[in-house]
Amino acid sequence: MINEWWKKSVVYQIYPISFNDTTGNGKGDIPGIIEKLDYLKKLGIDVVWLSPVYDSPQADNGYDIRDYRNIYKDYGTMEDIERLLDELHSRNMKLVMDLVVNHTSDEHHWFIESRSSKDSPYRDYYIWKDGNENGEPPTNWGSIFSGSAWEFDEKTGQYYLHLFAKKQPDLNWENPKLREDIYDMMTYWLDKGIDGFRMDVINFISKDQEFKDGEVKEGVQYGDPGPFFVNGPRIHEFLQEMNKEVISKYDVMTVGEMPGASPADALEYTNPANNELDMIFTFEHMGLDEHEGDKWNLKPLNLVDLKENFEKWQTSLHGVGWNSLYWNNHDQPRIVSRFGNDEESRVKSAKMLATCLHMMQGTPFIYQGEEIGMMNIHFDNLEDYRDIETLNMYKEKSELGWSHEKIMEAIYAKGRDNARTPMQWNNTACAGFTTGTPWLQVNSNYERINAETSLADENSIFYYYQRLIQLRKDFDIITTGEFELLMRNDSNVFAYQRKGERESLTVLCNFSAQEVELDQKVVESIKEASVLITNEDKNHSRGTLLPYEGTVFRIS
Ligand code: TEU
Repeated sequence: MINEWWKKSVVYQIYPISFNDTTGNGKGDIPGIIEKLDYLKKLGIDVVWLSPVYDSPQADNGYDIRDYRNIYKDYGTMEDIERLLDELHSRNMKLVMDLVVNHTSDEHHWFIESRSSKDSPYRDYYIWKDGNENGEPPTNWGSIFSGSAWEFDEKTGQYYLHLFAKKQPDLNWENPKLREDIYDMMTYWLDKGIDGFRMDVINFISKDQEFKDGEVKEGVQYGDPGPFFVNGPRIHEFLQEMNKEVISKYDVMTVGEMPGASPADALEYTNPANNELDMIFTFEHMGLDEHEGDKWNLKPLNLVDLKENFEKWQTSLHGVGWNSLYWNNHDQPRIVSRFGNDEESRVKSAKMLATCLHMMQGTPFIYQGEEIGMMNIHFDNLEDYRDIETLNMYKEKSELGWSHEKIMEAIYAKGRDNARTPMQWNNTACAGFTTGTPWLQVNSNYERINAETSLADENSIFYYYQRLIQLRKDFDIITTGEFELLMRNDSNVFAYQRKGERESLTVLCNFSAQEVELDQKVVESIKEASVLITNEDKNHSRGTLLPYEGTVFRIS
């Protein structure tokens, strides 16, 4: 018996600004989401994770919240979100909201109060420090969105901490009153009937109180603050408190976004005995095509690294904690352009990548457009990009002497706008996303790649995802089986087994454009097996995999 509903669920992430616009203002909205629920139901989705829809000045598309208890006016109203919740529940689907509590917007009334005076009761809701003896920022810390992580505020003559943009001041979790206010706000939403939270950079909330300088790595201007807040000193205490005060009172799912968390950390966070979270988002597999810690410093993916990374997560958490599974989200480039082939083998490789991920243990997350194989974007002009991280990075890297071409290459490969171009619904103007001018340009391939075309083609990526989702529901072994990596050193094939008491699955994925030979041992093991799912329509010997083939065998 699998008791926890989220262990058998498949989640679909909606990035509201880019999903579906019903007003013609060029931005998606909540009524637009409601319009598409039958589409999600058809795909087989159990849970929708909605990126932030709260009131916000939109410096970071809603990850800068001005009012946690109101809806951003361009997305709709509180009635709209309540209707969305009802419409989901009536279809037997659930709603997980984004919880952004490492920081707020600088326009949140807590921060307005906080910056107004050193004596404000809200002063300690944020992290204020004096400058150093030269009047410079308190530490050498760099912000994740470029520049210093400290901003000087004239009014009171102190600096405030912002790990992200200047408009995203960090909250001070040391303050019990702040924590209480956050728990009240969470309760407010859970009492409306939502089914859980995805918690933004939740392993950043506890800061080392010494505020020491970070190491300055080569080619970088600022010190690395990571060691002073990633999985910080009081993180487990805070999460346990949050669980006790709020989460434990509801039947909900929680997933913590956790850059810098290892499998050992994940085990602590997700071990049910610790009463913290149900699962976390790891970043390790997303960091394998970059040089140590700098996402803009590109390097080609070595498949062996990817396989060993998944193996580590799959085996470490098995039987104790729980994994989330994802290739994509609103911060990552499109997977088919990244680890697949978005030219002649787009459909084939998208299905292979889906096979590889969806046969693992964990809760799969699908990001809007992934199910139709949407691709990265390539704008010639920097002016067409909207993402604050990308724009700040351009400025910083130029100052460090990177050439325009080198920076643009990095943006094409890794920029967050790759994932944020509007959802492609059909082949009418602006892909049916809006009747107005989209906030970010639609990918010019929309006439070819869109949901309507996918729905009309029984061999589409959409229907392949639908089958993978159904298999998870039909075969418990996908949820429970043990993981064993096969063909460890092969640099083209990602092969693994899922083992149960009475049956097993063998998952074979070719990440290359060549036909490849399988190990004799693998060939032996699948001799008597039946094919559970495959993206390959050509008949061929069981000794090989065709380019970008993904096939799952079942042995019972
Ligand atoms: O992202 C956290 C984070 O550190 C990275 O994923 C970040 O997006 C960046 O790519 C690092 O280079 C979360 C949200 O998912 C992201 O959209 C927000 O911008 C960020 O937190 C701040 O709230």
